[in-house]
Amino acid sequence: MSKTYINVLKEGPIGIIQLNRPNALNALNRLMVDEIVEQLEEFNRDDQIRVILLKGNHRAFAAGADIEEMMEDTPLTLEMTDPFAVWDRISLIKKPIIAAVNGFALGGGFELALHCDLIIAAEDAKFGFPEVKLGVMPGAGGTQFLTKAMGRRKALEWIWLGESMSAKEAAHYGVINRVVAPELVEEEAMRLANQLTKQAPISLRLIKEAVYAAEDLPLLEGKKLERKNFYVTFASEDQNEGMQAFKEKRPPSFKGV
Ligand code: CO8
Repeated sequence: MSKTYINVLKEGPIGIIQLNRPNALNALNRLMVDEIVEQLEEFNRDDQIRVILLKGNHRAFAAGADIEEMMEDTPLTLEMTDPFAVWDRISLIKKPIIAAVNGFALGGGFELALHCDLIIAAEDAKFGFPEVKLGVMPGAGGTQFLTKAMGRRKALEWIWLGESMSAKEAAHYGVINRVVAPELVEEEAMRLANQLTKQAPISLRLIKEAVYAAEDLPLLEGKKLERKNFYVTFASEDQNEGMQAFKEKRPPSFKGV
């Protein structure tokens, strides 16, 4: 399963998307973003897939939007084609998405990682928003995601200066989950993905919805949504399986129904 700018493969219940434009450090042109989003949606619909993993290659996760392509834009082409709207579809993916980051995750590349639920990065990975140096600014959610992750002051500092943060700093501020040696990034991301494939898929889905809601909803509304989702888990066979397995002192086998 190969497209123009991504490689797609399945390893059991894990759907893997590899950004594949190495000569341009995986710079994201619009076809590439369309391919990524369409493939995420395809995995989301695929009953065999429980977890999605997004990765680049050893030099770059992605070094941002394709600057050459972007240089052709005018305010009117941007307004009429609304090229960044497609990114909102990533927020509708219900399954866990893990980003495995080696090398550069800059601009749109950083935004792509931030659209993922969990981020595993190499010690020498570099995260940043250099857009300010190009006379523009983040446009696919960077200001929003980073502010929610690290707070207004640090987000402003990073985005204003356009400097790269190390994986260690990104982890310190809660922007990414785990930092490992460069050669272990994929292994660690797959290990995490495999752990998640053992969990009840309906629980994972409802937890994702509730946790994201916590960023936007007032506390009482968020608690209400959590409670509703908790009650919904009791409609699943997996709830029965999970509790029976506990009683019988054996590991559960969840089916996602
Ligand atoms: N766009 C297009 N081509 C790129 C990009 C890019 N963002 N990044 C790297 N490349 C290309 C280079 O032009 C070069 O091509 P060639 O070999 O044909 O000259 C090749 O990749 C290798 O790059 P370098 O030779 O520059 O490699 P270095 O190791 O010297 O430097 C850097 C690596 C520091 C990452 C450097 O390439 C760089 O600064 N890249 C640009 C980073 C950047 O400014 N990113 C932000 C772009 S703007 C943006 O993302 C806006 C987001 C809007 C929403 C998202 C929409 C998708």
